[in-house]
Parts: sequence; C-alpha cells; structure tokens
Amino acid sequence: MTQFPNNLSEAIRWLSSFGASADGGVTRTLYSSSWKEAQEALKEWMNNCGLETNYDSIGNLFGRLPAINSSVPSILVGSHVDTVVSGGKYDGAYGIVAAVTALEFLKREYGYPRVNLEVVSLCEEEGSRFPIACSGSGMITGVYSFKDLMGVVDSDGVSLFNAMADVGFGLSEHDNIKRNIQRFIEIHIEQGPSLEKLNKTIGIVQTIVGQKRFRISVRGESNHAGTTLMKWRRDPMQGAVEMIYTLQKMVGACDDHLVATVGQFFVEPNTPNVIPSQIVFTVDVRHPLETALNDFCKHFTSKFQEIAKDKDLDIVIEKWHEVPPVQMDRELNEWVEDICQSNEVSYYHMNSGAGHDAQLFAHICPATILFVPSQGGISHSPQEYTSTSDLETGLKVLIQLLKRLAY
Ligand code: HGY
Ligand code: MN
Ligand code: MN
Repeated sequence: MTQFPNNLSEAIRWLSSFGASADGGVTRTLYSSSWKEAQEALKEWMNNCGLETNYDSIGNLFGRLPAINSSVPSILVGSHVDTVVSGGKYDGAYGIVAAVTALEFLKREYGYPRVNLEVVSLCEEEGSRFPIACSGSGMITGVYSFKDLMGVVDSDGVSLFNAMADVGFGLSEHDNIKRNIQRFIEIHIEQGPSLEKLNKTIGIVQTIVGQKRFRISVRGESNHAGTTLMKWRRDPMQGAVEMIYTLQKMVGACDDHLVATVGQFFVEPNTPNVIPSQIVFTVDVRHPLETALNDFCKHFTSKFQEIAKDKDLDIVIEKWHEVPPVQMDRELNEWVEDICQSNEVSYYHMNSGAGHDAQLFAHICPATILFVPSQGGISHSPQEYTSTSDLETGLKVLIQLLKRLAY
C-alpha cells in the first residue's frame, strides 16, 4: 500500500523525493522520468483524498472536488510540478501539496462545495528544459496554442512533442485544452527576502513583474589559439564578454526594479586551444512596468548589434519568452487581507519579482498568488527552505479563502 503524506512538511519531503539530486536539491524537468513519477504519485494521492483526477493531453494533472451543481466553471488552485535544475523542495511543490491538503480538509469538514474546486499540478512553468515557460498554464488559458509548441527542442535536440509522447502524452492541433476557469489561486514561497526581513508571514501580491528571455548567438571564426594574432581574430568570446559587460553597466544606470541575468553560457567548440566559433548565452530581463521593460530591451539589443558590427561578428537575438506585468485580483486580495486580519496573521502587500502561473491565468479570470517566507530569501537552490509554521499558516489562509469562495 502506498504511504501517503500526513502533513505539509511530510508532503514536501515526499514530493521532493521525485528527482532528488545528490546536492540535496531537486531536478524534475518537464517530461523527465522523475516528472512522470511525481505526477503519477500526486494522482494516486489525490484519488486517495477522494478527488476525481484526470490529465489533459499535455500532462497537466487535475484533482476535482465536484460541486453539487457541477456545471459552473471551476475555481482552480495549484502550481507547477517542474523545477529548475538542482532547484529547491518548495518552489511549485508547496502550491500543489497545500492545494491537495486544503481540498481534502474542506471535503472532510464541509462536504461538497457550491462551486467545483480543482487542484492543478501544472506540467511546466520554469522553462528549464525547453525554451518555453509556463506551457502548462499557457495552454489552459489559451495564451499559448499548438503552434507555440511546434519545433521546440531542448539543448540535446529532443523535441517537446517526442518527450511528451515518451511519457504517454500527446497533443494534436485539433486538441483544445483551453479551460473556462472562474478563478485561479496559487500559494507559493516568496523566493526573496522581503517577508523575512519585515517579519511578516503572508505576502499579498499586487503585481507580478513582466519578463523577457532572450537567446543571444554570436558567431565568429574558429581558429588556432597560438598562430592567430589578436588583430586577425573574429573572436565571438570577445564580443560576448563586451556585450555582457555593457549589459551590466546599462542595468546599473536603471532603477532597482530592473533586473537582468545571464544564466546560461555555451562555448563552441569549448576547447582550450581553439578560438571559439560561436558563443550562445541567455539574457533574462524583468521589471514591474511594461514601458521600462520594453525600453531597456530595445536599448540593450541594439547595443549588442552595434558591438557585433564593430567586431565583424554575426549575431542572432531570439526572444523566446515574454510575459507582461500583471495585476493580481483586487477583490481576492481584499479577502486575503480580511482573513489575515481576522486571524491575526501578519501580512505585507508586495510585488513578485519571480514569474508565476498566476500571471497567465490573470489573462482569463481573477487570479492571485499568496506568498510565505523563504529563509534567507534563497530559492532555485538546494538551500531553499520555509518553516513548518509558515507552511501551515499559509495553508490555513488558503483554506479559509477557498471556503469563502466555494461554500
Ligand atoms: O524564473 C521565475 O521567475 C520563476 O521562478 N520560474
Ligand atoms: Mn515557481
Ligand atoms: Mn521557479
């Protein structure tokens, strides 16, 4: 008999065992074997909690607590099951296990709701294997469609559709997995230091920042490291280094809300005594204001073009992810504030510097995301940690919000 978790901390530990990495972190990328095992185990747990489970064709997993009149659109509550490489135990996972625990409690205490309540374990949000992020929520909301997934391959050249088929899922262009959702609620770790620094337990998010992610390919001429004088070189490494240095200088001239990250860096042929033929690196830029985000991206990309031209290098700039900043739902946030006040739970109105699935759902329905503190503000790391009491407080607020909305 499978052993199911009895409490939140146990559930987090249990879920983190799927894709556990030697460094104490978790690596559970889209359509990997650990991803499939995690979804199957969650499905079993949801069934065991009395929820009606089903997958959609790309592997989003739903657990439904049906209403007496189940014809009205559902309230969806959940988060993403995938992680970054060597990520933490809580990012995404907490939102799923808290949602399952909340629905199990509501069913036991109050029976069937007035409105369908559905947990969702979203197949992918991070964009850490394939160059597409939020594909789970993007397909449910219709922000993405079949054509956005076509031709997508990972860094090993494996296509998204083949990886999807390898774990038993498949999408045809006639599949419509868009859902009509009444509201979307996500509970998530803050992944930053604000709540801990301010000694607050619940973050009520007003705005989720906009973000753009680019892949920059700089091509030059590979040659012998010893026989090629510097003045004869068309070295993409020199170009890429100047671009990244210039990017950092440009960020420094902006306000603190503008953040830019070079997270991936590939050298070809990546050999000590060979002048590289190509450098590929990523740039992730974020800001809570769409105009500031757009202006900065326009500025840095034209600067990169200039540097390439000046050094006689070829450059290809591909933007592969873009989400505008979105406002979370005011009414839902007022309810959360009221719940915190009546339960004497400390809270703080804030923005989210991390992107989240709630950002996609906000395009089709009222959506919000609640934060609990991250110890030391650390995330996307094996050191990610949130205390049991904060996890439990977040769950309590989530349960009361769902009770108000659906009973
Ligand atoms: O990168 C992000 O903002 C999120 O953690 N995927
Ligand atoms: Mn997340
Ligand atoms: Mn994340």
